[in-house]
Amino acid sequence: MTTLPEYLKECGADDELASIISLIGAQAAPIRDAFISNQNYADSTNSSGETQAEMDTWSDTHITNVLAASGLVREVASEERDDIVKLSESAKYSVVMDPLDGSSLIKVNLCVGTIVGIYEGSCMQAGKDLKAAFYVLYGPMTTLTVSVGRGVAIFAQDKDGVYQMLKNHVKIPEGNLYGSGGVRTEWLGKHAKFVNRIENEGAKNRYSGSFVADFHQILQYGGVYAYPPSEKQPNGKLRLVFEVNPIGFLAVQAGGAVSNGTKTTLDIVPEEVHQRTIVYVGSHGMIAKIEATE
Ligand code: AFP
Repeated sequence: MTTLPEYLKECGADDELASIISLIGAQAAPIRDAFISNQNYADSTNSSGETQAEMDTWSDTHITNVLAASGLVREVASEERDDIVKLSESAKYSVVMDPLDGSSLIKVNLCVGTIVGIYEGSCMQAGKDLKAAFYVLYGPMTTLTVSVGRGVAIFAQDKDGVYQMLKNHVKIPEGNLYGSGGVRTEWLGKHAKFVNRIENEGAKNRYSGSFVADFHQILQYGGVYAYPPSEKQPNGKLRLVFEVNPIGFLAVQAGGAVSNGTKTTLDIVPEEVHQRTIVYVGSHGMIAKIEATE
């Protein structure tokens, strides 16, 4: 079996890039260990005004401290912090992350994950310029799904903490699952029409409330994850920099697509680190259908 470091080397990732991916991947064990004693909401909100779970702040502090100590990272932009953190000025790469996506599901023991994107230079770049993107899923297995721009591979951590390859050359099939955020009665016309259409064509609803976990099933079974706009949230809920860009990059590397309903989100250069975007991500055919919906 191929290990994560072997795969990264085969893909031509340089030492710094490979080390950052392995270093964050190695935090899965301490993050899992921390779930049991961090079950509640913290007394704080993040920059988007959302109540933070104790695990949000715990994993944010933990990963940021590990990256700071490594000397490998220039900047870190985290969903849980107002501002970009400047670390080692001379380092080549910067990290964007949602340290614990789906954190409201921790106390009900559903699948959550850590989403990471890596840029050369600064954090504030378009998603298409990512040098790597990956996510760690804390499910029945601990898995790491990664792309360094040479397709997508999935690894699972063995009992010794080594990431062993489960699947290489992952391709999103034209499947029939969909998961949509928001409240059905608040969906606007275009999104409602799209969901109607795909349901009539046989699409089946599966939505957990953890973007990273919901995307992982779309990646393997095919379909679409959507967080649409509403009157109250015209740009949807998800954050471009920390969530949509890394996952969108992985989707495209797996032969799928990502869109705001009109065009790819990967071309958007962020103006604000916490900016939100409408998102549709998954099978190519599904994204073509939302873009064709008026
Ligand atoms: P949390 O990390 O605060 O739980 O937010 C999760 C999330 O950003 C994304 O992972 C989910 O798909 C989405 O929000 C769920 O939002 P709704 O509860 O509005 O469906």
